[in-house]
Amino acid sequence: MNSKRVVAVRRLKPWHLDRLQERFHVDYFEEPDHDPMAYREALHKAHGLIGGKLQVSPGTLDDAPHLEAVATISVGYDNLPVDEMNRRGIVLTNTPDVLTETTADTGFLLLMATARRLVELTDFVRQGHWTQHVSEAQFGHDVHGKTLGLVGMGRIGQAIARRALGFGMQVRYTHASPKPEFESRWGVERRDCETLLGESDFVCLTVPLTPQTEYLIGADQLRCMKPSSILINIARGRVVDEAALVHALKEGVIAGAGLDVYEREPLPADSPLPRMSNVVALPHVGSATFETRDAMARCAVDNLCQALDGEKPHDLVNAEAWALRQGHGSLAT
Ligand code: 8YV
Repeated sequence: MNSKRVVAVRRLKPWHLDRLQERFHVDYFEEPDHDPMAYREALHKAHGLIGGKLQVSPGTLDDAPHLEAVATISVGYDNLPVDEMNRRGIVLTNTPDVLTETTADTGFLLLMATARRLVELTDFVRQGHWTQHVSEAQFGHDVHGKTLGLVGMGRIGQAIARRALGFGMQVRYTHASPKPEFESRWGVERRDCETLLGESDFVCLTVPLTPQTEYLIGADQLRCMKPSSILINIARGRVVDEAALVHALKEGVIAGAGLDVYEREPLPADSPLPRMSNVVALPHVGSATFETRDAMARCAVDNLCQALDGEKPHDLVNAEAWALRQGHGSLAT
């Protein structure tokens, strides 16, 4: 065991903790809020921090003067102060790749469920309303032959595109830069955001939350969509103006929404979204399968071990901090 210390938070099974404990002194907190004093004390001594749903502010970093690396068990890191970590030379790693297919499954699940009204109709059967042959009141909409517009064509966007093509859909996408290889291989076409919104029967959001994508979809963008179209959000809640979305769903500006993420999570009890018949609402389970969550934790442990051993981690997010650690620059104190 080397002398470094790690604070581990949530989502780490005994076999992941064992791997860390073979190398480091580990303080594990299933829920840091249950013992904030002990958590703070452990962070004060920690060289590494690993976990899911990490709450880290610049103040947290002030309390962790020895911190060298943070390994988030997620692909998204919009909850972490990356600029501040860069300044201090604190390496950040995430868990891309291992969750791509599962998250794409979630996107497609929402697309199918919303188009065919899965939740509404299973409730209809469960509540004993199926007493005669179904009529148009229970009809949904086709998925095959329709156009899917992907906002974001990263790993997850591409995995959804492959599914959509398998279902006989046409695929359009927006992305900061064109993806010529992907276009020629799969026959998908790039559009500007407004054109994509207007052409698509399903719009699926897969962009990370950044200052550029925050509230990307508001009332004006929703009005660009067809009244028959469905919005799927598996990205982050704050990519969409939720009040504008609720209004658009109530007024028939769009036909429905399949949502895994929300502006506030867990979703506040007074949110109208889960009670709307044209909404399928999941509780942020994009990557939540046994296999994928295990692979994400394993990946984060690998990354943290590499970073604390002075090896460039496989899933390094902030090259700036890594360069500082290698002595190419001066660390903020
Ligand atoms: C995470 C996710 O599990 O990886 C992501 O970015 O959205 C989820 O899969 C969640 O953010 C908690 O860490």
